[in-house]
Amino acid sequence: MCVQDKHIMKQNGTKCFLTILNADEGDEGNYTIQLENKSGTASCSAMVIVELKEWRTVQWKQNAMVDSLKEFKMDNNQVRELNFLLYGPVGAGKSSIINTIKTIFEGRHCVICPVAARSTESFTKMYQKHSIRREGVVPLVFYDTMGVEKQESAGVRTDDVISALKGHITEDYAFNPILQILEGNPQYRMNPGLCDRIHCLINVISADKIALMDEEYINKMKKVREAARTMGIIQVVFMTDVDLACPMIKDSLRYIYRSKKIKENMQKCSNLLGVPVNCIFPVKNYHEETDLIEDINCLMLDALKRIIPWAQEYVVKCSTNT
Ligand SMILES: Nc1nc2c(ncn2[C@@H]2O[C@H](COP(=O)(O)OP(=O)(O)OP(=O)(O)O)[C@@H](O)[C@H]2O)c(=O)[nH]1
Ligand SMILES: [Mg+2]
Repeated sequence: MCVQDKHIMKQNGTKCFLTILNADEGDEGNYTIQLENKSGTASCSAMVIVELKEWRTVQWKQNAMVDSLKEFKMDNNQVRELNFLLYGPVGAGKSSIINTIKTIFEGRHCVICPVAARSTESFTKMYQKHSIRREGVVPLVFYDTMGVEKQESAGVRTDDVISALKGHITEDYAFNPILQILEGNPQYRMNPGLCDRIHCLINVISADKIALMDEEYINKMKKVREAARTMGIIQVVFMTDVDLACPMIKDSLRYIYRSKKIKENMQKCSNLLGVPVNCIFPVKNYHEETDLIEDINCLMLDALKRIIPWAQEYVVKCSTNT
């Protein structure tokens, strides 16, 4: 329905034009024009995407960011590396994030973490540790986990993820959806030190699926978040699949913080999981590309650059407490 002083319709020969005056966020949507004459009716639709004023900035040049992370060192006698754990629904892009980060630092496509076509069953089955190398080791370690599944006795167990956060689970543990890891298991670390604990929990959610996320996933994730909160662990969200969530982003990642869709999804994600928007980072993973793309790298580097100091602060705080 045309709104007076907002929508102006014009016709030039067989072409019709709709002008939206003072377009703002609320004007985004699907617009349909319906034509009618003696011969019948016809209609045509178009999606109008509104470009917001950029509300967060990203440095779209990677060299300075890579160099500063390459030089990053841990100045702590208990913790030599920062531990990040990737956690989230099956197929959200956890393993792909690790591949993307390794690709950026190693300067060539890395497919060290096996990823699969989307499925309802987790492709990752083991608790795997991935270190980052760039002219030596960068002291950042990423732990990949099995995906959260909807059913109670499927996918990674909530109690196992909490044990992993506390540092009780050792590398290469094969997750068992029906059996919790307990003391006595050869892969259960009895007395984990600060260096074995997770310093930052990265919740991974697909931007394309937020609106359709079942309550079962959210409840499981909330329990892990609550446990992490009690331990004081830093928590962030990496929102993947931004290219699938907004056509503007598919054309260029540089529109990421101008997209209304992305902003809305970040807000939804914040409401669902209770994570503040400033701890949510939209990212795009390498998935079909064969070349290295600076914009993909920069978006991921920007997120890393912001969360590393938080994880570091957590380590400092815990070191002085122990
Ligand atoms: N378009 C697009 N596809 C992505 C992105 N990230 C991951 N994918 C694809 O999504 C699928 C699942 O990715 P994975 O990295 O295996 O997801 P996961 O969270 O590790 O999944 P599980 O191990 O099964 O729990 C793969 O086909 C990826 O190529 C992204 O940012 N954009
Ligand atoms: Mg995986």
